[in-house]
Amino acid sequence: MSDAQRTAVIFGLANKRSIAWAIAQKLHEAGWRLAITYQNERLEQEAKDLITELPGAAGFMCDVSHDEQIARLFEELKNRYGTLHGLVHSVAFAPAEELKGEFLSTTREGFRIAHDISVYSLVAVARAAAPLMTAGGGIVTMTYYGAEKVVPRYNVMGVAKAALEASVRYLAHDLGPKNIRVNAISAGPVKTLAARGIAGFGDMLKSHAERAPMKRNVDTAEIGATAAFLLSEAGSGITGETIYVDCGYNIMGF
Ligand code: NAD
Ligand code: 0WE
Repeated sequence: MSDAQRTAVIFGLANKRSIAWAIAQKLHEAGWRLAITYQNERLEQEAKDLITELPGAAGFMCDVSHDEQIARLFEELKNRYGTLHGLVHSVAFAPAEELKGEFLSTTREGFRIAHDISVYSLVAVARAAAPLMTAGGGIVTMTYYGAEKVVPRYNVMGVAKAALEASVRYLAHDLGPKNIRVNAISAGPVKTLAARGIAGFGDMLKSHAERAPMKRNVDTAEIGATAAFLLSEAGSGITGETIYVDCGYNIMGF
């Protein structure tokens, strides 16, 4: 089947800076029909204004911390589209206090929330999507280098991303026989809503660009293009993988 007839659902659109938006634009360009979700009423207007820019795309509200909202969304997707071929998970959250100070100070509730929203939600949406992926499919999630090396103040999110990357491998094992591939993109730092308000983020961007072999930071369009590649026929032999889109930052030892 050609890309032009395929349908994907994207989670995590907040605004035009969202990685989810860059992925939506690239998938749209590649001819995908898109269902794009946003978290709540607060983000609804901005999300809907963006979604209108992509002919054929539709918007849906879904807070991934609620099982019944996930169930309702996939019921709607089943009725509207029947079959799904792609799923993009671009969602993460930890309480702001957890991204300050020491990892040692992580609270039980902060740990729970970070893992519920940033990790378990992938398992929940993959399970709901699989029965609609009757012709096989692809799932892509977003991760960060703080999963494998210590990035001060990324703290519990680093632990959650490590669990996310492991979840990608276990999901790839479970869904491989159904011809559903599951991969992660490890993106270099990008100034999105999720990065705003993080102390020293500007300095981090600067030092990342200096250390990366390409001497610059990644563009969200490059992340979008990689997601489109992974979900396309060109990615048909890749599953359980974490692909770096970081201008080479992760390969450096010094
Ligand atoms: P963003 O703020 O635009 O996107 C995060 C999204 O998560 C938002 O749309 C938010 O509404 C959504 N979300 C949070 N809690 C939710 C919930 N309970 N239910 C549904 N949605 C919820 O920021 P972004 O940088 O585009 O982040 C997208 C993904 O990329 C995240 O997984 C993030 O960890 C990852 N990432 C970001 C960077 C970066 O530097 N910005 C780098 C690597 C990976
Ligand atoms: O994954 C992320 C950020 C995820 C994130 C951001 C926020 C800010 C607002 C999760 N939860 C929240 N909660 C909030 O209240 N990134 C990869 C970007 C990021 O965040 C950092 C980083 C980098 C890089 C935090 C500290 C240090 C580095």
